[in-house]
Amino acid sequence: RKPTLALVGATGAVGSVMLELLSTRQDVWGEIRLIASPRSAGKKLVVRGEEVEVVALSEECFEGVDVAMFDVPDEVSAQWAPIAAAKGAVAVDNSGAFRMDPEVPLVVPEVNPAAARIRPRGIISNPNCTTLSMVVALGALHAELGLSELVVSSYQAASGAGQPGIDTLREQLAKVAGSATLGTQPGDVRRAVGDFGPFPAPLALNVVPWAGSLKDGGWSSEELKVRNESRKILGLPDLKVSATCVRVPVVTTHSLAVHAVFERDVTVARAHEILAEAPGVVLCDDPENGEFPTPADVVGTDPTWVGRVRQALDFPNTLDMFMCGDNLRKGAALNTAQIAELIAAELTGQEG
Ligand code: 2RA
Repeated sequence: RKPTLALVGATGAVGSVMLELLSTRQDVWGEIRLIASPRSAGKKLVVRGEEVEVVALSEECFEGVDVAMFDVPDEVSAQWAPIAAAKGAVAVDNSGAFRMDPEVPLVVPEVNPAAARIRPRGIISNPNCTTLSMVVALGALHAELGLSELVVSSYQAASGAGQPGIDTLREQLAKVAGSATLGTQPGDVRRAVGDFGPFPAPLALNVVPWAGSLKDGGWSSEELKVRNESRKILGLPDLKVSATCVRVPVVTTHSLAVHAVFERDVTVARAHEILAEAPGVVLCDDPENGEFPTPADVVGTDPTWVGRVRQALDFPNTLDMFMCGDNLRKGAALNTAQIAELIAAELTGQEG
């Protein structure tokens, strides 16, 4: 029997990418049940070429479900993932509710697939999209070179804040398009766009050094997620990490400038070899010919793209790199789908 899959949060920005992935990846699923808030119940969505009616979230939804994916806000996951697990499903959760729970593995199939097997709460967490946009490449480098310090700056897309983030950016871009003067006086863009949506400042014609909520010491929750989740996924609880997270006027695909210090000697040539061979990574590093990853080229693709690999001039054993990953695909839906497929293989004895 092929396992039954439930997708909770089928109608959101990540949910729509998930429907596309479920329709295009190797089909390991029997029934696929689409679940959302009562507001979206009754909607018909297409998955695997067939219309499926969305049902409202309830305990009964999880009857007979083997794997339940959650792409919903933290508080919804916190309440419902344990209910799905109690009904016998393995819950694969893309919220922040369980990521740092020591009894919940935080899994990236290319980096720590074995962690998915040890899940005392019946829940597996999917990392934050910013962490996911770099950790596959970092994991490959770490396995060979031993990562010891990490300093990153992110350039995060509007869709990290969901559909409202995308809508806000597009509305703001429409308002500023065509002006020959906006962006030349303090506050002119702020006044022109009016509504900031989920962001604390205008995103069109701007960059905003903020994502998430305020935490102790002036850190944003997003910056702490990058630190804590990288440590957990890489199995390096004492890894030195410092992150600055910035929102940029890009629709989808997060980028990161990464400064990574290693225990062993590194050369750009060796890093190129490792990255070129790493599953899930594309090396795109030919600055002479203007080739490096940019969000506009990476969006809609699965891998983590790495370019601008340089040996830091003043820091030994240190690489500076630029990485891009589609935050809705590998950053969210794809990694969740890959984890769910690991569980499907485990349940059906088809492990590779
Ligand atoms: C963001 N990483 O980009 C967050 C969403 N999970 O806002």
